[in-house]
Amino acid sequence: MSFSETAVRDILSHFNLPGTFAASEPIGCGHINDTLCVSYRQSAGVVRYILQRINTHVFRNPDQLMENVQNVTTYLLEYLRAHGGDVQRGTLTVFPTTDGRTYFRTAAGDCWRVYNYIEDTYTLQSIGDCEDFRKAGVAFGRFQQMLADYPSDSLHETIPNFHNTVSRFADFMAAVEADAVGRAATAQPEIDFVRAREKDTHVLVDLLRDGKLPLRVTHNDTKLNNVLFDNTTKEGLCVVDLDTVMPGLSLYDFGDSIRFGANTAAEDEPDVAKVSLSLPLYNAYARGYLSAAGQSLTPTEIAYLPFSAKLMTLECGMRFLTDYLQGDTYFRTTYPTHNLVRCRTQFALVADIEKKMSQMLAQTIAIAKSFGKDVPPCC
Ligand code: ADP
Ligand code: GN1
Ligand code: MG
Repeated sequence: MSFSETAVRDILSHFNLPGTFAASEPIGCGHINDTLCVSYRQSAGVVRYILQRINTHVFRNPDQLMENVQNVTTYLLEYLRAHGGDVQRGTLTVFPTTDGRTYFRTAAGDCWRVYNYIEDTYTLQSIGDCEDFRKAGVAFGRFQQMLADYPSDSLHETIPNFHNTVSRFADFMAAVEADAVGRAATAQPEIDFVRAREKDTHVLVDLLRDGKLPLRVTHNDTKLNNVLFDNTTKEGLCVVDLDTVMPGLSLYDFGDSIRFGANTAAEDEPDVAKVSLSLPLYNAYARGYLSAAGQSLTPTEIAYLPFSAKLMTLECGMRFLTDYLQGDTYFRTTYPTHNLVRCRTQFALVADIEKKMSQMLAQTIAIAKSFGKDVPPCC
């Protein structure tokens, strides 16, 4: 989606940003929001901001969403201040509108917000190097740690049942039944793949229901490109894309990171022969994540880390397939079978994880031991 300079200037006139508008350009590769980097000339030089259109088809209640984001970012800022962290670049900060709101709604109903642009950082769309992935693990583990005492019941559920794999499966089956755009016949092997794994979708939901896994404040969208890395130190500096920060399981965050970052192919690689789970990358991320969040994880959480990689990959593939069957109304796509290609990639990864599960578990147990944690033989 492109936006004219006149439209961008008009939206920005509703925010209290010092200086004069200089330029704007689209950035990022997210599947959900529309993100622009905008520059302002000030006497001391150019200052940049993020101007982002919230996807209100996905996030139905922008008031609640922005209340979460405002409260969480304020909390993170205080945390960084109290712990000697980087208060300028360690967290997103919301810039209010001229009338003091957290976002601006246009006459057409579009919702726009402004954040600080975190300078001197880069994002990765794929991992070349284990060390980078370990650092991503540290960043997401630390993010979870920083929010460990955040009052989770004060957070709105911005997307109900976001990682409830049982309800995701039900939505998927409803999409198969409805076959709204007549695509089910073109995806029969993929539909069968999901149906054969229905019982997996109950595992974490049941453990949570039975009080065997703790509910925490989690990010819930721990894709590699939601970490900004520092240009100089190469460390993970700031976690972005906070729309789905909600009560959840640590396993959702861990599993989703592995799904995206430990795949040897891109999320939408058409040649599934290139897809596999890299054990060295799995190991690196687990080391990073456990080094930052491990002390607070329970033995059961640790034991299910490898399974979570499989489950979150299955869930994501199921969501791509559901969207394909419903006519591509959710994820941004660039060609008609994009979501089908994405789901095939996810399912190839699930199949490879199934083959490597015992090796992943052995690695996890060894890493946990190195941090002084024992793991029960439960899965
Ligand atoms: P989406 O929900 O569409 O994934 P994100 O909030 O993740 O949107 O933003 C998309 C991309 O924009 C990120 O992957 C990152 O590259 C870049 N980005 C987002 N926020 C910032 C920021 N505050 N500073 C610098 N880059 C950012
Ligand atoms: C979306 O916004 P982005 O691109 O970081 C999606 C995630 C999926 C991911 C798949 C709010 O993430 O849940 O795992 O695409 N975000 C939302 O690439 O649905
Ligand atoms: Mg993102």
